[in-house]
Amino acid sequence: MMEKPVEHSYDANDIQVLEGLEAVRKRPGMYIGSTSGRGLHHLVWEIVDNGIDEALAGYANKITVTVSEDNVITVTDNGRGMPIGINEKSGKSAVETIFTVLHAGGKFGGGAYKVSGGLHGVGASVVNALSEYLEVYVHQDGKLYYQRFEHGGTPVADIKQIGTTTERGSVVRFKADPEIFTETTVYDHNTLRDRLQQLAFLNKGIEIEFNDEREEHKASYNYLYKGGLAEYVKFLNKNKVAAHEDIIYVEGFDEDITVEIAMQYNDGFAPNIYSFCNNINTHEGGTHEEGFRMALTRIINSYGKENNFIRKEEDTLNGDDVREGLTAIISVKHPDPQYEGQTKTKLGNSEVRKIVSNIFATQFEKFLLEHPNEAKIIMDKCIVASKARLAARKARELTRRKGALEISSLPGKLADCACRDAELCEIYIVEGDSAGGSAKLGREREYQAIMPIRGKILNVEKARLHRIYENQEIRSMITAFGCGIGDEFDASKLRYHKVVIMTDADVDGAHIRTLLLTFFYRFLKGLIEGGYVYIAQPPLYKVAKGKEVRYAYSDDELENIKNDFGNVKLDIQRYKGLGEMDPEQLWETTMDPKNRTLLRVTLEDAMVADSVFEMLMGDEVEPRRKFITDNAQFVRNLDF
Ligand code: TTJ
Repeated sequence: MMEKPVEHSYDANDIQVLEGLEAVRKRPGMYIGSTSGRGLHHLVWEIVDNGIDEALAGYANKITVTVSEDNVITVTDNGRGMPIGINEKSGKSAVETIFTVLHAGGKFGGGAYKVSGGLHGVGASVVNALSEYLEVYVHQDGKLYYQRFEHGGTPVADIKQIGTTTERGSVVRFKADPEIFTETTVYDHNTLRDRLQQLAFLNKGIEIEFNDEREEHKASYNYLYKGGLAEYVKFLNKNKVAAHEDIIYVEGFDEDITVEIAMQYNDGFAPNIYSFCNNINTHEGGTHEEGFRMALTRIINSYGKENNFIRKEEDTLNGDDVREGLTAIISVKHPDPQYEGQTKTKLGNSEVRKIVSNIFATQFEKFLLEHPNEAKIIMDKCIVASKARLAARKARELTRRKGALEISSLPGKLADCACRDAELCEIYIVEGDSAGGSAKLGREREYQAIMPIRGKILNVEKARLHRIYENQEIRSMITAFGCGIGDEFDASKLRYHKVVIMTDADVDGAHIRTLLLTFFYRFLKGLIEGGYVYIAQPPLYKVAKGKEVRYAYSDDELENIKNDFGNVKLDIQRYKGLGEMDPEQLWETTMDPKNRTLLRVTLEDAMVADSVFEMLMGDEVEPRRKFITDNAQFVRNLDF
């Protein structure tokens, strides 16, 4: 193969570097998790994190991210500009080192901690290795410098001055290599936007601009939150009714660890507690969350006892009571975080527990003393929660006793499969009895079970715990799954390793799907976390040319099929519901593992999903209507 001539002479050092980048290209998954859409987005986060580090170090206050036509990404900061000086030993510029030497990133920092190089941080060189091309501009001391890399990180020339500038900062532009990202090189507008907004919430005072220049997504956003997490909590609670006006906000610094916490109670029941370390969502919690929970329970009880809200020892509130309807965000920044847990999203540093607990306890206690009205609202709410907990326990005992009587009796509506190996078994939750009927006839009964559900299941968000256990559809699902619920959830007892939601491809279908996901999210979180929940994709159209029949799952696909068939008269049927398909068609298009596409639901961004649920369940009608009209996005989003 002919290579473009470069102004470079290679020495042993260069060859080693290229071998390093070649290793990244050989096994990209080892560095960015996967080469799916998720891995693709990782490239952006890696570069953005470097800009955030410069801002956290106090040298920049603005980051911009632009996605251009052809999915080219440009990230800029207004910091000092990456160092351009030549390293005596390697003879290379610092910029070239940053982009060509694996794990070189960390050596160029000046701040106390770096978010890059954290959980996902792999270094800018990995992005370079996986790019068709990557360009760097450095604005420094009135001069503009430039360097370009091609074909997975090979420098086209040394960095050189190409002009003058009045700006300051670093610019990185790259195009992901389609040879690596074979699945997709298209960035998801909402995924980029939501994470950038989140980064702005998590790093108060840093302005983050997002521009999508692509024709079909054209939009610009500017995020700057001076109030940090307090504004984040406000944002998360915007579709809820707050129990008190003032958001409780706590900040502190101890032993090089920065702690920021904001919280507010709302009139809902489920707690929404999110924690972060170095801007990474610690899904599995960890010591920062434990410290917060400990202090919350302790301070509410001590305040309650001192102020006569709690008069008897047996009325002491437990953790669930003080967290009911609480939206809270805990964010710590740590110079040397240790992550544990199944997905390495649990903060393990033990010193953090006490530090968070002390900082939060002191300032929360002060808040309660200084805000007696808020304190009373919070105390009353926790006490009501405690009473409801006792009532719910009774209801739960009732459910369990009933279950024991009808031992191993599965719900009447369930058409179970023959197979007993959960790993192979699938259960389809089907909207409506008629579609349920088709699914029962069309299924492979050896390993596919069908459970029809009536129209809209109970809106779990709005109902009290004990009402949920009374709901027939929900009890049937719990019994069929066999894995218990809430604290008693046990994945090893799950009877089907695929729980497939199959609803109509219309607005009502989207609503029911969201209700089901809300229920799973709130009460069977492990089901989603374990990757057991899927969404079936029924076709939108049936296209027939004489006897030849094809199915289209999107409008784009319909156009392609029309083109394939050529300019002849076609019989096009739009499916309004699953019920319009006969059992064979339903099997062929949506249930047959050979042809079907199932979307796996993930919890990757629980917050985005939750705010969608919230919006759908809340009292505001307009956001709900708007969401439902472009609901297709939702499913795709959950997948990132
Ligand atoms: C390092 O110490 C000397 C002054 O510059 C410091 C530095 O590395 N600054 C820096 C790096 N600012 N911005 C970056 C950066 C920004 C982006 C968007 C991407 C990358 C890889 C680095």
